[in-house]
Amino acid sequence: MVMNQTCGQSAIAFLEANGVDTVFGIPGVHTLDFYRGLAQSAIRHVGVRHEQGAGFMADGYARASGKPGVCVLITGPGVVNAGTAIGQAFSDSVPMLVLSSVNARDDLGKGRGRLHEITDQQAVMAPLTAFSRTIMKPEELPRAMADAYAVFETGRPRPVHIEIPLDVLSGPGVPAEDSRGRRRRPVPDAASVASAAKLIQTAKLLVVIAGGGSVEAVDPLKAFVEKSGAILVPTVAAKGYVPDDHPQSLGSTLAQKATLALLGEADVVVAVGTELAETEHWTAALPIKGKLVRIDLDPRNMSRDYPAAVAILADAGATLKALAAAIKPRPAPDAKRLAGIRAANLAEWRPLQRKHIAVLDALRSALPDDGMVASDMTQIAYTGNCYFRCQRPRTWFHPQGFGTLGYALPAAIGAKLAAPDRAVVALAGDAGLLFTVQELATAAELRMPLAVLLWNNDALGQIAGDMVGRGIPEIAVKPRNPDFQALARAFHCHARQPTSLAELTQSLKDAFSADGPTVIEVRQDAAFLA
Ligand SMILES: Cc1ncc(C[n+]2csc(CCOP(=O)(O)OP(=O)(O)O)c2C)c(N)n1
Ligand SMILES: [Mg+2]
Repeated sequence: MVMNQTCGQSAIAFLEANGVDTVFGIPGVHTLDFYRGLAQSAIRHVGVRHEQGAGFMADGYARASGKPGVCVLITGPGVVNAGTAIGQAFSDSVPMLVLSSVNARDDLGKGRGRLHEITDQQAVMAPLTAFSRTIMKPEELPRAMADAYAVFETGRPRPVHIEIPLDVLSGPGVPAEDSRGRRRRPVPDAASVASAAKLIQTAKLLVVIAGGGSVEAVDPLKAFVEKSGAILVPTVAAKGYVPDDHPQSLGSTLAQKATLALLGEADVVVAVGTELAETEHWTAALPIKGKLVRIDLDPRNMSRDYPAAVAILADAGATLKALAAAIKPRPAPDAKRLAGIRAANLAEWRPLQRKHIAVLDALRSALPDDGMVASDMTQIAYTGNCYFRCQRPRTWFHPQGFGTLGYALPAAIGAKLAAPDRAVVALAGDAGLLFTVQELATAAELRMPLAVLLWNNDALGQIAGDMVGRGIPEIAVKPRNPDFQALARAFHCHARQPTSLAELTQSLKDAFSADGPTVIEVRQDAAFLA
């Protein structure tokens, strides 16, 4: 036991020992001992304007860097405010370490009306995390940290919540240690690899669906796709893991008819690191009729929705390498057929989506290949999920499963902090931006050259369309918006409203090297998009 530092300081020392360089949060009287530790550490603390922002920033930081994003939160409202963002990270398998206070041990569960009290904070966090743990004595901290890194390193990465009661937090601490690197992901068993290889070797039409779970397996994925002659369809999370312009890739078009028709004809489908979730295809079910090989770290994905002929509970990279080694090279897929599918997918876009595409093309031309886009729940991002081409991994971040408005801006801030030399864009709709618009203050304070591309239709466009489509009168979908140009300036940001696509491209390029954030507003009814 180290008596000369508090447990709060020890928790921060643990972060430092684990290579954490940035944490996101808002201090409060409950978390002072974490800040005692932060003040003495080399860790950068990013002060945010709402804890939901801290959670999304930690998410963007994690997606950009591959390291767990970290937030430090006060008991009760701090934790609950971040809950939405933690739920998003849970849904998208993003590693995140959530450190918080909780009421003193004697008060837990008693409902005494203490400051910030929730009767059972752990129960609130449990469904949003891989686990939520209360540190009842300082000696439990090393085990909790080790268990957190075990989740990040060996399992399906997800948020972990560690809460420290006030009396423990200010009491004596423990020596910090490096909790990383002690474990490996499971490797595939030989029999399963042999069965899968047999199916793959003799397939007539082979499709690979790669999801976010293959993020650390991008080289083995590309090698496997090439050797097996498969057609690759990445999920939205997996955009750019294999460059979208690879001749065997159809891009993330699982929501498009021609791609789904092809999938329906495949006699063998390999799904790696994906839930095959409905938010990829928006239909009742994927038309998988062939034999399915599933590779995943989560046992629940071995049979969920689509039973597998062969299910391999193992690391994606190790499994793809083993499969590639076990097969003889197969011919590349029919290029003409792929060209036909790509053309059919493009022809599917309707007039509104064609406006999105004009803007997305301008964005693509302004943004370097390693540039990152954090997108929101807006129609232009839905089009982008399918249409936007990514050539590198970790360049397109969408709040895919949970589908949370307000993600884009704070996630972009987190991504930019993780990779300051890369250009970053937040792509948000008018309603989505307002959920977390106060984080413009955080970005401006950091003098961060961030482009905030605002798609403004003065509407909850998607929902308005859904209401009309179902014969429901439009209720609460046409808000009275603020003057976004003035709003941006009030937050010490630059504000632009381009009047041509060329001006839009230039505004984006300028934003990437500006002395602070730039809000670039494109109105859906702009003349240059007509
Ligand atoms: C936190 C949250 N609340 C509500 C919704 C439901 N929702 C999905 S899209 C949408 C409209 C968003 O409007 P906007 O950001 O302007 O994008 P647009 O559809 O107009 O492009 C709403 C309300 C949601 N996804 N998340
Ligand atoms: Mg809108």
